[in-house]
Amino acid sequence: MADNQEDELERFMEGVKRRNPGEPEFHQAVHEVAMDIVPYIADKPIYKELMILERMTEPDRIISFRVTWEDDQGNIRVNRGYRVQQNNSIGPYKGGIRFHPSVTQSVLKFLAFEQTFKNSLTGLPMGGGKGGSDFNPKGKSDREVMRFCQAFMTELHRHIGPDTDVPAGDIGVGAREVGYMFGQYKRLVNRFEGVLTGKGLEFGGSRIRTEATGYGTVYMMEDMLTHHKESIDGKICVVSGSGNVATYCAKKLMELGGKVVTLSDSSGFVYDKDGLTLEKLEWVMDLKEKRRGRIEEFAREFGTEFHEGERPWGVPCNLAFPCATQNEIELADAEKLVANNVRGIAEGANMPTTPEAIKLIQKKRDLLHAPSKAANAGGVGVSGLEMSQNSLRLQWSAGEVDVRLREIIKGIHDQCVEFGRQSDGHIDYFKGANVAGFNKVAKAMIAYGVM
Ligand code: NDP
Ligand code: 2IT
Repeated sequence: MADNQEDELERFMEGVKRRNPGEPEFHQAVHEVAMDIVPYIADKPIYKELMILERMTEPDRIISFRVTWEDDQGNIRVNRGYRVQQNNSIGPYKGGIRFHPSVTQSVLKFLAFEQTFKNSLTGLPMGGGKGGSDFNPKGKSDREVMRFCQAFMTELHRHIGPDTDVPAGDIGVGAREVGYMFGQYKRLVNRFEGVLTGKGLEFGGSRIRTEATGYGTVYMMEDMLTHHKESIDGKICVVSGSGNVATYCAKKLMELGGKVVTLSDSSGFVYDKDGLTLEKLEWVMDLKEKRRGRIEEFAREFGTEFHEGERPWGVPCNLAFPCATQNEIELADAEKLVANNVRGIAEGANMPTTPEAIKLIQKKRDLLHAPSKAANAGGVGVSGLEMSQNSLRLQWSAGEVDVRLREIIKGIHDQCVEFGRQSDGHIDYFKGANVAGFNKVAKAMIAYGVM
């Protein structure tokens, strides 16, 4: 980057930090995008004149509300709920809902900002948003989760709608929670409409939505490898997390001949040197979705190693798939991945790699690294297809949805190649995704004039 552009980036980030004090995750997400966009718009005066980047970093609105609910002992409990409506230039606000004790306004602003670029990359008409609560579902009974979801939707329902804002799942929000929230919305508005995605197949859900994020992450890796005439077959794969994204990422890897040797949760990781089988993976899905247990139990059941309090990035592998949470690959982890000559990283989780780790990885020109806004866009992509099916009052077959998901990811890979190709032929997937995602939203904003 030229010196004057470095100065401009610094000035821009100072403004972002001043306007958003105490929000480190949001600053990080904006910086990751601005690093590529500031140089990109340097010779495009219209973007600067109309303050497009400044406008994109200011959410359209943030709704914050109290959620009061009653636990099984009859105690009254209070949590905070949010919806960040970031940008609806190219379609209704769209993005997941996260229930986790670490949820803050900063976390949801980073996620809503990322979502805007990700949704643009899918090629579908969806703006960016994100919501959630600091509610901790761990250890809560099914009825407590239900009462919380109903209380959360009692306030949220007045701010969303199928043409306004369409939430979905994220960490701590899966099929069960979407069902409870959709039921409450339907009861309050007395309309059956596609206001949430990730719904059950019996009530307007799309086939393959459950699988879509994990599958899409693997498709992105497959596209990067195919670009270099390589494949997933025979590769040793390290996956973090054991939730929705991680388990379906592992499943697709196995289908394509990959050997998946790890899974994790916030307590540690399991290392299965023989590689997962479909049977073991189904056991994990049941453990996490039904019994709601810990991954450590996998090690006891199948006699594998369990590394308490550790992440899997030191395990020798060819391909790595962070599928748990933000900043789960720090500098020391990236050093291990690089030392082990990892060929590819595809980010299933949102912003899983810290800036220092990204910098180190990018120095290694033969390491393929797909950023989250490209690699996990399959989830929201199929959410977009769920919206289309709801509008049409149809339900497509699994095969039909999977073909469209494959096309969406291929389209994203092509955009990354087009906008991320360096003069020496190297593809900078971060730059490609940022610039391509930015372009569509920016053009729409310009078309609307100053507002
Ligand atoms: P789940 O709730 O199904 O699973 C989350 C997994 O990550 C669990 O194994 C969980 O462990 C682990 N985890 C969560 N927080 C932490 C933490 N702070 N430290 C260590 N481990 C943690 O969520 P998803 O699989 O849906 O989401 C995973 C990631 O993928 C997130 O970054 C999410 O934003 C992203 N994503 C999800 C999409 C979706 O469609 N669901 C779409 C695109 C991205 P534990 O049980 O111990 O908390
Ligand atoms: O981060 C994400 O893209 C999601 N959690 C999915 C959003 C969606 O609307 O399906």
